[in-house]
Amino acid sequence: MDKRTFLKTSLLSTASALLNPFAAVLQATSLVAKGFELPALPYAVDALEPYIDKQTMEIHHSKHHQTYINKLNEALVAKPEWAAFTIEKLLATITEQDTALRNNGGGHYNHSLFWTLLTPQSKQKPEGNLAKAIEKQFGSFETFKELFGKEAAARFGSGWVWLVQNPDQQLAIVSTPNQDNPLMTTIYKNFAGTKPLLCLDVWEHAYYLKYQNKRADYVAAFWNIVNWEIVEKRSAK
Ligand code: MN3
Repeated sequence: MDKRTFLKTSLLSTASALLNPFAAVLQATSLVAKGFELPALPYAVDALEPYIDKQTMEIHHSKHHQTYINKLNEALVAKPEWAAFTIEKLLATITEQDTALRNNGGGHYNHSLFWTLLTPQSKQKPEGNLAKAIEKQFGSFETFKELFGKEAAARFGSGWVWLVQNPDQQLAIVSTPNQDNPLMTTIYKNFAGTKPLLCLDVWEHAYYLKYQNKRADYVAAFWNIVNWEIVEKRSAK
């Protein structure tokens, strides 16, 4: 190889090395297949008016939730061995070191669940076994709502409030910071076997356009749009 050919070859391989990381990312992305995708809302974007306004719903679903999904898929490129996991399995597997997967995987799961727990045709209160379990645990449905609201008010900054069913079938109200949730059982050992039945997003992006700083008003509005049929089904599973 003369000097000129060597130089040319060397330049070409430098160029190809520069291109290679990009090729590797593309390949890894295709391993994730299509990745996680934004689920459609099970109602029209303005269906929860006046309790959740159309603009909040639009931004919350198509921008916030979509961004969690995009960043989740990006973070999974570095973990091709987890790419085929369900979101539930992924959340149970991650550790405190997996910050991007924790924040964005949690964001995807929490919002996907939250949308299904809302409906414009709420029956306003649970029935059957769930109603009995709530009365047994909290004294009455009214007291349950009050305690849930207190937990929402006490969650400093951003996070979620949950009604969960413990492995012993007891109900409890808990809250988690940021996009954490009870499925993250490697991070939160005390959540092992805990099933989320109902959740409420108390990030300001969930209510600020309509309710500004009045989180309690947003929580009060929430009780008008809870899909209790879904919560009942989740508790019966
Ligand atoms: Mn949110």
